Amino acid sequence: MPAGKYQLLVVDSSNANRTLIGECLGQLDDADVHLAADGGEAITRIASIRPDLILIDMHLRDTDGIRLVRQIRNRESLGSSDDDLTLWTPVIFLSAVMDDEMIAQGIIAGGDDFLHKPVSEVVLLAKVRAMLRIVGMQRDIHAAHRRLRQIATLDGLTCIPNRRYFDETLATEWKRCQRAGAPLSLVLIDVDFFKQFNDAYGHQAGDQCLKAIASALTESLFRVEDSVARYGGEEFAAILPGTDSRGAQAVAERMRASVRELRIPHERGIDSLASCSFGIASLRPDSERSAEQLLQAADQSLYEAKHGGRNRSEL
Ligand code: GH3
Ligand code: MG
Ligand code: MG
Ligand code: MG
Repeated sequence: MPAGKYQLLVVDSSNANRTLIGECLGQLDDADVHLAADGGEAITRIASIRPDLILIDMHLRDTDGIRLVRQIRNRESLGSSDDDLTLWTPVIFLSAVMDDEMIAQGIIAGGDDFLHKPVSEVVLLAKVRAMLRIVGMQRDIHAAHRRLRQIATLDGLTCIPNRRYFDETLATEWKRCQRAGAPLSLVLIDVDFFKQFNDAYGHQAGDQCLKAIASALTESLFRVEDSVARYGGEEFAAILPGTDSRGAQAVAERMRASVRELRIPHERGIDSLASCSFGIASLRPDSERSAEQLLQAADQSLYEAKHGGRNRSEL
């Protein structure tokens, strides 16, 4: 969500009221005002403008305010996931007649406040400002949450995704590919003779080498759904959803070449340059097998790449 102006939506079936309220809210210079004439139009506008605050007249020509707010809250809960905080959108009801029972029902259904019609401009503006104060805090919390999530899934040294991200993504992609009947490939990557690199050039140079390799591996991936993470130490792992073994071999080969193209001097390395070995595994996820088996297969391939001479990929 862009952290620009607040988006306000006024839902009222009376032209005159809609215009009146819209003009009043137009005085707020940090807000854009949108108008909807009924519940159907409101639902469409909500999807496109993602309002920060909604004002709803109780008596709409195609529905009533309580039903509409239930519909809105229902959709909000459908959009939520563990990854993302659903933004709570405050709803203020407008009504000429108002009794305790209606107020209670409106709040229980998911509304936040009531405004008596005819609407007093000062009260309307005061209530909208109060709600927007909370919306502003909500935006800050949301941004902090996203930032924390990012930190929690990034490797501190190389700034690429970390092991936590890898584990979560592998589990998610396993299920996704199983549902889609699509192949899933995994590439395990291990830096060759890295202990000797550290011994020869020092641990700090070793860190710089890992950073450069992480960038080269990342830049070798072209599809948005592909990812490479630091698996641990001098090991990396790439997840390639929807990619079969041939595709994965091509990607591994591209990654291998890109590490070599860094031309990092390594006196004990192959042709005196740093390199990596790549272990590939591919399968179509099903209920008989697990992501653990895919990892084991990739690990076995990596072992073969090491024993086959390093600076190579094996399937
Ligand atoms: P091989 O070709 O068989 O993989 O040999 P290797 O020397 O790379 O393998 P080994 O597992 O013996 O050594 C891995 C080395 O990676 C040892 C460890 O100190 C180093 N290493 C792991 N993480 C880091 C790191 O974050 N920074 C640095 N500089 N070195 C690291
Ligand atoms: Mg290793
Ligand atoms: Mg090793
Ligand atoms: Mg190694």
